[in-house]
Amino acid sequence: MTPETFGGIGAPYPNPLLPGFNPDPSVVRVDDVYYIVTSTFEYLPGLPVYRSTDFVTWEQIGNVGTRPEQLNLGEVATNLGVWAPTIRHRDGVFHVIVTVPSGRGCVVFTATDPAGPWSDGTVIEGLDGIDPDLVWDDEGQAYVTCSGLVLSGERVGEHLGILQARVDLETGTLLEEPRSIWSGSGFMFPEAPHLYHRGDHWYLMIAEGGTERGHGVSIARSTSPEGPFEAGPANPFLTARSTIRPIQNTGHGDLVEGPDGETLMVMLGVRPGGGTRAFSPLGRETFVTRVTWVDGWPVAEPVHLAPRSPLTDVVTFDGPLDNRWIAPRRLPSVIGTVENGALRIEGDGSTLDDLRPSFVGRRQLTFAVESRTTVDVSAGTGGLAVRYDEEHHYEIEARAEGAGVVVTARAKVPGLRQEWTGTLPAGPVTLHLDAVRPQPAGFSAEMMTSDHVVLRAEAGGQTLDLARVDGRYLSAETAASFTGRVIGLYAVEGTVTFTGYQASGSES
Ligand code: 6LW
Repeated sequence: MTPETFGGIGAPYPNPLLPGFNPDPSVVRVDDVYYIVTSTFEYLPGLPVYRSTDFVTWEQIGNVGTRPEQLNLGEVATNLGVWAPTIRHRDGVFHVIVTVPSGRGCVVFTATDPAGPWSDGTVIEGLDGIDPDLVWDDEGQAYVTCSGLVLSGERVGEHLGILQARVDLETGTLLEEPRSIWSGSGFMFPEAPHLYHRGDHWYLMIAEGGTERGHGVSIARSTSPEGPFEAGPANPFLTARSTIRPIQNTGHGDLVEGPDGETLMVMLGVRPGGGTRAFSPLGRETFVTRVTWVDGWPVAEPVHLAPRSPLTDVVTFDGPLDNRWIAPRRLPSVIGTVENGALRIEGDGSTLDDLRPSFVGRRQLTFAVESRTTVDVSAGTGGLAVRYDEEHHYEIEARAEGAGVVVTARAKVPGLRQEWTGTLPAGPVTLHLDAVRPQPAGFSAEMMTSDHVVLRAEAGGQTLDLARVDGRYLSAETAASFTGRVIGLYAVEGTVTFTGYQASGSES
């Protein structure tokens, strides 16, 4: 493994480390194996668990939330659901602590095998906050540290700084009133705390500045996990704020000892495109950088871009849906049935404008992607879509009518809904949804329009080029959902049968 491997100067690890919708990463090392979990909000299954032995190649081995009752999402509003987990390991047991705002609150899940199954979860009662961290002191006493955020009542939305309490993990009972331990270095929204015992000190690392362009990571330390904490000399010690670096919004980090004994920080960030670096179609992704220690304080290297080789994802539907399929508020296995090399989705009248569409999808992992599927719509209406949330989605949909198939391309963003329609001969139709990145030559207005979604269909030797729409509306900045793009298959009504799904990605 050399820095050249992924093309970044001084970047031995790929960046993004976990491409696509993978925010709020938390990492743990157990023996020589690494595990990362990320947030999933309204999607099920929740909380993917990724595994690596070299920090370069990551495989998703499972999800923490595989049973809907663990997370109790119901019809949770977009942007709520499963937020910011922390993964830790003690005495052979993995722990994931997470907040489900408007759902179960703060919950701790455990497993002896991180691939699952994970426990039903123990609710930590009385903790008003998000982004919980879990740590044990030298005597084995567990501490929960979180970002105080009032989640209900008259003071809803108020930020209370970083709170901490000792906790009995067996019962979920707090052993004391949460105490305020730090309010950060003065930027808004001190959140995402993690506590680490290193040498003589307990380090409290937090995010500040909000999850957009002002995001950063700050540090304080104490000789006790309870404080008092002394702020580091150069906070935030990691931020892309006020820079034109290709990776922006970097923050919400977690530290771990890397394969070469170095300290690594995983964090979230976005990759904005466009001449003004304005729009991030893939949402918040997981990145990594190196941290060195100077006079007992962490110093972070800038986060370098080092994308992987293009990815091709081919699904043949010859077995159950794998753990990379996700669906809003319902399990993919409830929505789609795999049978005879095809995926069958029954529509229930819900559309992509609804909270629970009959849609199953996979994260868009690269800027450019060509995705396609072949549909049989002789018994229903459905298609191929890219979804940011129920307010932001583009799709290509087919339905049988008379002696042919009517194909509709649709763009839906707040205040706008536009459709383009054509007809193809009866029989199977291949639907295409491509994200493309025009590379403008020189300085031009086109530099802003850095991302398009192209919707087209083919059947019986005929092609319908229906629409080419601006992709910027389906981005972290515009949709403002905490998630990212998910490309997938859906039915509106009747039964739609999909043969094969393929997504070929590249970074340009
Ligand atoms: C998360 C908070 C944040 O709880 O966004 O980037 C929230 N940071 O720490 C949702 O991901």
